[in-house]
Amino acid sequence: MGKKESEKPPVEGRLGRRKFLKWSAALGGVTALSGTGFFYGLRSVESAEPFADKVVWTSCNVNCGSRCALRAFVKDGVVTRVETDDKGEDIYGDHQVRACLRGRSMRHRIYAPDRLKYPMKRVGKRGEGKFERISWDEALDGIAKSLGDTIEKWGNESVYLNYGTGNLGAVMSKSWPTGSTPVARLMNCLGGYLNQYGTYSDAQIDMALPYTFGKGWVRGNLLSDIVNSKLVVLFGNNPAATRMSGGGLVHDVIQARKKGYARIIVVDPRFTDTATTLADEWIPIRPGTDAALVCGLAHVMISENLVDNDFIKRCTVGYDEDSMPEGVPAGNSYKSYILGTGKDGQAKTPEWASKITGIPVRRIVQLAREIGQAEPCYISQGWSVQRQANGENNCRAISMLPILTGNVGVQGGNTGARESGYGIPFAPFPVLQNPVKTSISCFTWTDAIERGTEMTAKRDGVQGRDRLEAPIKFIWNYAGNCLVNQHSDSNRTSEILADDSKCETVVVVDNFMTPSAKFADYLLPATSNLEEDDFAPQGFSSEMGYVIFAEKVIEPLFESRTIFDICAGVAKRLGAEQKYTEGRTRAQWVEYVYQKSREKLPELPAKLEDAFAMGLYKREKPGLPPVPYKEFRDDPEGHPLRSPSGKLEIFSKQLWDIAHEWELAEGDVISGLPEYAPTWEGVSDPLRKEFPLQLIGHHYKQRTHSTYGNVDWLKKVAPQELWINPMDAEERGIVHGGKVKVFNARGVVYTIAKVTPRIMPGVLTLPEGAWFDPGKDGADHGGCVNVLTTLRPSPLAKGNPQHTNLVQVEKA
Ligand SMILES: Nc1nc2c(c(=O)[nH]1)N[C@H]1C(S)=C(S)[C@@H](COP(=O)(O)OP(=O)(O)OC[C@H]3O[C@@H](n4cnc5c(=O)[nH]c(N)nc54)[C@H](O)[C@@H]3O)O[C@H]1N2
Ligand SMILES: Nc1nc2c(c(=O)[nH]1)N[C@H]1C(S)=C(S)[C@@H](COP(=O)(O)OP(=O)(O)OC[C@H]3O[C@@H](n4cnc5c(=O)[nH]c(N)nc54)[C@H](O)[C@@H]3O)O[C@H]1N2
Ligand code: SF4
Ligand SMILES: [Mo]
Repeated sequence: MGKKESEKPPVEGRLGRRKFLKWSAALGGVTALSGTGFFYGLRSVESAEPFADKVVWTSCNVNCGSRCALRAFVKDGVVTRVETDDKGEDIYGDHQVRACLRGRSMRHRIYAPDRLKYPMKRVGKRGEGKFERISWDEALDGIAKSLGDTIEKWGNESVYLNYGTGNLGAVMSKSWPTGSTPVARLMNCLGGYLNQYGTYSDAQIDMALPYTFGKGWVRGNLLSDIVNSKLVVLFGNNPAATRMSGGGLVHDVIQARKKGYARIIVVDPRFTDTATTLADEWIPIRPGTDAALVCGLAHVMISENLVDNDFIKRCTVGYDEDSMPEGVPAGNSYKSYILGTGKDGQAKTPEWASKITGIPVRRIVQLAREIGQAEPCYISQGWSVQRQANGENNCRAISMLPILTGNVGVQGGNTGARESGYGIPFAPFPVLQNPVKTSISCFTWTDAIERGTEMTAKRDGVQGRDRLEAPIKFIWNYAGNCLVNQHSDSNRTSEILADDSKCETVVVVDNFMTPSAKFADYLLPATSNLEEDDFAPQGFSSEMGYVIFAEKVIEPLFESRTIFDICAGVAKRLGAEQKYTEGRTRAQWVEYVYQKSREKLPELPAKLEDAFAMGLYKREKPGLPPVPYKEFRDDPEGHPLRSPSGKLEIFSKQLWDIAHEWELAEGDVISGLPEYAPTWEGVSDPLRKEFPLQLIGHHYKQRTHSTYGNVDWLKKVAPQELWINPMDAEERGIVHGGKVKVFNARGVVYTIAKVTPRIMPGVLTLPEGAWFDPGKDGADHGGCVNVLTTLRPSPLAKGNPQHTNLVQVEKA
């Protein structure tokens, strides 16, 4: 391999570490110093020799929306320290891709005591967590036999690849989208598998917003574009915690904040890290009520003539009675709905909105004026707003604000969607085609185990068929904790999985004994990404694209294997080895993918080893931030949208038809307009008499979902806690740091209270991703929010409504 950094000539000279630190600090080079290493701002490699034989570039590949470079110090085959990108001048556009607190604790993750060491087979009841050690041959023989038998008896549609984003940042060992993984390639060699659509991240917006903007992913202006905005309103968008990388979006906001003049308002039930550090104002809102707020704002905008009538006339349908699609009775336009002249006769006044959202009337009126007068105004939403039982309407509603004010298709404006990113292309690991076309929403797999063949297109959102042909009988769970931890209703899900007459085989491939791993029949130890060669292209980033060349840092720990080799082993046993490998080893595929990428990026070094030595390739985004939908805005007839009318569909006739054709459960709302839909377990559900508090579960800096959840350091810095407002706490005798019991009909969770005015009264949040730890008492002692979430899917996308929950809490 190429020259390691430690072999390169010293730049600062060979000073000792302490001396070097002192020297560098004197020059202002040290930004932070800790007992275990030093952080960014310090060119430390050349002083590394006492600690390491070599320093190797690697990456953090988890699903946090960012992607960071790590530099692993290795001594005698052991990682002794982990640092991050400290190269170059760190000029914006060529800035350092610095890791957050999680990536920097990678050493504690890969060497965690619960690391899986060898293949294991279940003994006892599924889910009990009892296993016996077996050899790789026994494991692969057993899996191949079960897989072959399942396909023969139930068909390929009974095999499911469960959602798993633990290694989504990789290329060779990619774990998500499930259809682009080595497991998908294996199954495609064997006749295929049941597909999934949607994501746990954004199922509802992904499905619903294109009914307004036309087919395909609805783009947003880059966050770097807020440098051109006058006002920024972030609905439940929290880049300071959800896009934490130095190469990620929080950095773009910080940069834009330095150069621009935009006022930033955060609308969120929580006073988030973004609100505390990057915003000018926090407007607390009750979960699931953003659509009601938008209605109240629209009422003011229409009444006070703050609407961009020219834009609306040229670019939209459904705003007033004159622009309605055919076949819809009178009184169904947006204006009729807002002004109360439509079917419900209710004017959506600020007073009406205030009662639902909890936001004072005068603040709603003022916000409408601010948005209506700011030119341009950047409105965006995170994905919590749509990860709700009424999420499809909430997300479409927020996009009404830029539509009403003509902020779509302008520099410094936005579509109301979450921001887009910029990136450079990198070749994928090819996975072949899935012959099976049937697909279920990724959230409905527990249903597909229980009542698979009853699931239909119009009731359960089955795609590609009217009805599922077979229940799920075999699950591949690679780099995912969605079996029980990240899916909803952990107790019920555990019951469904525990019945091995239903789903007959569960294969889990992971690094740790996670709550999901305990439900495996075959539990396979995977290499961590530090134990294999791979590539990691950028996550969400505004002004710079990059790729990390992540070279193998250490040999695979214990008996762990790469996912490629595991799948090749199964393929071999089922007569598909040649088709799977095409005669290449994993190392040869790494080379293949690299050379394919050079066709798109010819400036990369000819030799892979030189790329590994280089570690990071970055490219600044040329030009101004692009403006999505500008062509459409300028010339709607010449550049129509991919919607039935070619315009922005404020009223969607397609949704109106679906609402009339689908079989919807009581309380499920699909509507042509982005109406506020009061919902089950929402703010106005009578169930609040029993369970009065709304519960959300924000994405937390301690973990990326459940990954890093077993790291001692991180648990100390950012412990798992239930956020509760002092008013709600006092009423219940709950004190800060005290133990609490959170519960509803689905389960009980014990955790610690964080009593804080940073969460609004009536709302609790228990950050998602803590590890489910059921005790003998039937309660969870790990603080896992999914004990309290429901398996009931959202109406249209059949997505996970994991922020829509009612609970009670008491002192424990
Ligand atoms: N540190 C960290 N970063 C992550 C992740 C992680 O686990 N940890 N996960 C990553 C992944 S896969 C994803 S999909 C994204 C998720 O990104 P999001 O879905 O945007 O993240 P959430 O934390 O669920 O929600 C963002 C904010 O919305 C607020 N909120 C909740 N309900 C409502 C509501 O009804 N209205 C309004 N206005 N606000 C609401 C929450 O309090 C929270 O502050 O994050 C990514 N980034
Ligand atoms: N209540 C609630 N639940 C939620 C959410 C929410 O907002 N609220 N958010 C949802 C969202 S947006 C998402 S994306 C999902 C995410 O859910 P998951 O995709 O399940 O993500 P993780 O919990 O990070 O689990 C990843 C697993 O991969 C393993 N892993 C990590 N690296 C590797 C590797 O290199 N190889 C192998 N084999 N394994 C590896 C980790 O140990 C971990 O067990 O959670 C969803 N769940
Ligand atoms: S968790 Fe995300 S932001 Fe943190 S180091 Fe890893 S990739 Fe970077
Ligand atoms: Mo996600």
